[in-house]
Amino acid sequence: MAALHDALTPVFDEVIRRNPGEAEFHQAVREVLESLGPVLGKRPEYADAEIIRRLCEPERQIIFRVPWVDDAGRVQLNRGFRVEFNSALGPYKGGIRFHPSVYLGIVKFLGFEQIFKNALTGMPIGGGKGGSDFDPKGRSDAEVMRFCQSFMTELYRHIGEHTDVPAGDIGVGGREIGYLFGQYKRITNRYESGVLTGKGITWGGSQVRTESTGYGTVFFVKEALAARGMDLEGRRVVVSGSGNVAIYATEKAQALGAKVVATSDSSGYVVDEAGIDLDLLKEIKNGHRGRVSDYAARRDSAHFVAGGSIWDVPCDIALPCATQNELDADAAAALVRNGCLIVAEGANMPTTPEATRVLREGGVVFAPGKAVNAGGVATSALEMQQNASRDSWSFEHTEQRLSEIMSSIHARCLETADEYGAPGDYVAGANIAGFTHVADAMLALGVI
Ligand code: NDP
Ligand code: 2IT
Repeated sequence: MAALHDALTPVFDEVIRRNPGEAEFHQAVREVLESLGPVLGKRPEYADAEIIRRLCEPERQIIFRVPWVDDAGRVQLNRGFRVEFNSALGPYKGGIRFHPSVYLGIVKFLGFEQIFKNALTGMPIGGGKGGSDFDPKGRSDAEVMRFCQSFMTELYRHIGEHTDVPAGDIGVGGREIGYLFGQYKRITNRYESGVLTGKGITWGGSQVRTESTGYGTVFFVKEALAARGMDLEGRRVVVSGSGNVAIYATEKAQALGAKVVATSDSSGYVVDEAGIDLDLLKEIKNGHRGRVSDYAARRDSAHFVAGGSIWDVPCDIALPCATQNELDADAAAALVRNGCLIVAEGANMPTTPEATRVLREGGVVFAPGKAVNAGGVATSALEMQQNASRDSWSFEHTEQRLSEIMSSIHARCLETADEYGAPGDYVAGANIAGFTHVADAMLALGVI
């Protein structure tokens, strides 16, 4: 671990003491605090107003019971969360995750990161995150619907277009957002489009929101390569995960001339030296909610590796797009050994702190999730903008806006890194640029 500025050690100790057993939250806080030392020297007013301590304490945390009835008529029970972390810049904004691993520490790490990511987009959105330990795998549409309805029956009282605007994340896509929006509309008797993002195109959704996180990830990589006199043409790319972010990162990487040679899910990975057949992958994943092993079974050029590390597959560009801490120090060492140029995080915090260090020491460019995957939430903010004006934009216009946002995020990271004496360091740039933006708003709003 890198050292903390003297003034930040007690702040971090307090976070650990007040949030016991929440390892992912501690990790996310530590990563930001390690970047903030140089800021304290330049801006003593932040310390005077206890901005950092206040940022580490969520404004509100909601935990609730989610009972529902399965197809066999049995009562099932899950726990729901919404952590409303910071609203200095706008209504709380961030996704909802349905995965059996979800507990308060995961929701808080995601909500904390979301504050800085959202600030970095330059759009008027605060930070929040929610979720449940519900596992949608193997559940029927009717079970998922009943679960979503029960979840929203509590959540509705806490959200609203000017209060808190959830969206998707792991396990929550178009189907779930539909059920959640339907129940919100029914309970409140309001067609309040701006209360959720990631909606279907025919009922208030935005073009490109489905594609935006993955496309934005590749737009960021394109900028990072261009800054070094390179492009994506002919590059070998490995993308972990095979969900929303991974699929559309693969699509855009292929469109820009790269060759994506591996994909994965929680059961293992697939190598396809002919390049991933995205139509087939989409059919299996989106159409049937199948596994990557099904892909290998249907494609001669592909083979499936159960378990193992996808990062052993040699590549120029590595895009971790599955989940937190999926890329560890051994994986990073393999990437360095194989001559990887850049690791860009499509997922939230997929790279462990040790792995980040190995990559940097090995000369691999490292671009953190809060900058790289910000295109998803930025396009959510564009969806809110369209909802507020009862308008809908074309795919081309929306994609153009996304591309401009990603290039401005990239530029802000580099400018800020330069300004604070860490040229080329995307981690320092993203953390400091996001932090100063939200910190200035908090100063202006007083002690609240
Ligand atoms: P999806 O649910 O669509 O896909 C998740 C993928 O990651 C699946 O292939 C899944 O495999 C795999 N995965 C999930 N959890 C684990 C785990 N514990 N171990 C191994 N593999 C796992 O989610 P998204 O694509 O939406 O999200 C992926 C990442 O991107 C997350 O970190 C999310 O927070 C982040 N993100 C998402 C945004 C969005 O707009 N959707 C925006 C910004 C970031 P399996 O099916 O086997 O579980
Ligand atoms: O992690 C994220 O940025 C998301 N899951 C998307 C959040 C959003 O509100 O679109």
